[in-house]
Amino acid sequence: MGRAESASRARRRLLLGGAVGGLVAAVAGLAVAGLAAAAVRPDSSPLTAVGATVVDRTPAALKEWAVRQFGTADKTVLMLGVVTALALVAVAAGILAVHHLPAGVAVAGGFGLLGAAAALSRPEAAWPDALPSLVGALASAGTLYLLVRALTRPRPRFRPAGAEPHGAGAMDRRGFGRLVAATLAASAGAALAGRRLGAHGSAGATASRAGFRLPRPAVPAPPVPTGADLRVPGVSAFLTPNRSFYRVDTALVVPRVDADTWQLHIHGDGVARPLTLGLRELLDRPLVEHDITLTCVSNEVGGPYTGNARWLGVRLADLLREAGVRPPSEGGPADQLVARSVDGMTTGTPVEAVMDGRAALLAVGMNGEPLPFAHGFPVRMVVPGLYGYVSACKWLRELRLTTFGAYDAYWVRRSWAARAPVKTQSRIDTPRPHAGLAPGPVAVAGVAWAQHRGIRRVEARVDGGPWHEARLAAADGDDTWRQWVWRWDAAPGRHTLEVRATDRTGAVQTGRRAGTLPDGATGWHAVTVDVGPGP
Ligand SMILES: Nc1nc2c(c(=O)[nH]1)N[C@H]1C(S)=C(S)[C@@H](COP(=O)(O)O)O[C@H]1N2
Ligand SMILES: [Mo]
Repeated sequence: MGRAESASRARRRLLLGGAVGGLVAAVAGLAVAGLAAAAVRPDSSPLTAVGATVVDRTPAALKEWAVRQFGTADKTVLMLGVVTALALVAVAAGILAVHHLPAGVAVAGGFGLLGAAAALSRPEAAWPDALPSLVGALASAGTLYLLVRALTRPRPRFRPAGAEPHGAGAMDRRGFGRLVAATLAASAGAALAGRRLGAHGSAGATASRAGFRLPRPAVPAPPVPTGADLRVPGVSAFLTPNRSFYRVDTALVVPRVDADTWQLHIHGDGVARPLTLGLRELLDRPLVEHDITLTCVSNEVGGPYTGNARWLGVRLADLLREAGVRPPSEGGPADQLVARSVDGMTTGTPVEAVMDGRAALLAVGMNGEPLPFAHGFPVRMVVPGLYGYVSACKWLRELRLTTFGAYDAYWVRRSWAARAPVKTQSRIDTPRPHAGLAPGPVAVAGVAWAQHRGIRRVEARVDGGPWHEARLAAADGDDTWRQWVWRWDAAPGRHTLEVRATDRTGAVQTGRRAGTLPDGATGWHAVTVDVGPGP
């Protein structure tokens, strides 16, 4: 082997070693940071903090695009992106360290500072949130230093006899490999410990939910009318099971709140008697049960972000009255109720809507169960007729009375409308888009919603022809969606089915297409199917 050839091979090996060292140092840093985060706060870990900061700063249009492309997997895709970026920087830092050790180590450590900055920029941040990233940065920089030094300057006992004391030719592969393996093992240990500690940290919350018996409602909801569910195959169940209920929120780590220590503060403009309540005290009040369909403003025409549940909770209006709040129509100074969650998300709801007699609830129960953690345990808001981002704050912690003029809530700061009543919408659940059908009778069916106004009529049509009135399922009040079905005599060929609803004010769902920004999509849901030539 020629001398030049062997030198270039050694050089390649050195660079590869640097890259591996960079990655391993990043893994070590993350593991140590994760362990620290488990002790401080789960979402203070650098990856989560950076991811959450990206979520917070993503422009509305990009967020809508991501939700459209990836649906509920948008968070996974985001985290994959963050991890990929980190891996690239880690490799670069490792290669740099081979050439200039202090510079590489500085990059590895400096990247950890970014995590700390991200953690501190979160809405509810306190200085301990920076700790995991700082500790992780130290671990990562230290690991990289040790690994690259071992790579470039092997200690005498690692050095094969006769090798030069410095330079690429002196690299001891086995020694380096052992060091990498030991670092990875230690990282795995730290990650495992972090996981244990995390589970221990949320054990109180888990136990408090497991031990939480839902109180009986003073005002139970009437049974769902038998005819509310048409049982047409392929149509959304009238009540959406909790496990399949859509989830939309900014939380990368689902907050697990301990119900035993949970508190709610009610204060602000025109609050004569500010209240601080624990869960027991909240539940001393009479509970009502009510069926409400919740819809996300990000739901496109025909989209999946809507679900119907039986909620159990305290009437928000009663609680506000207790605190001395008057709605604007009675001269109260506050027109906006800002709800804040434990993770700093805010929603702004018109006080008038909350106090106009509708079933605006501080909910603790969802379909006969305590709220699942993902849906806001222990207490969330639900207000019939308003999109979730202006009404349905999960993991509720604070209610503050203010004005729309004085305060913009989370999504309003990101160019969504401050006031957002749910728009009348209808959806074809069956047949599915591009379904292949046999000619003859076909059940075209789905759901329609116009929360708090109610659905009066649903019509369907084929290929832009005349509208046909669909059969409506029994109504379960005006705050829930309504199933519908229209029997179509399908002829062979490709056909487009469309649907539109009319609410109980008489307003017909507009066919004008609009995107979800700034206050909800409009247009008619259309589904194209292929009807075969028949037997
Ligand atoms: N704390 C908190 N509450 C939140 C959100 C959030 O991001 N954080 N998202 C809101 C939005 S946009 C919607 S549509 C509903 C969704 O409620 P779900 O996830 O229980 O379906 O929750 C609302 N409440
Ligand atoms: Mo939403």
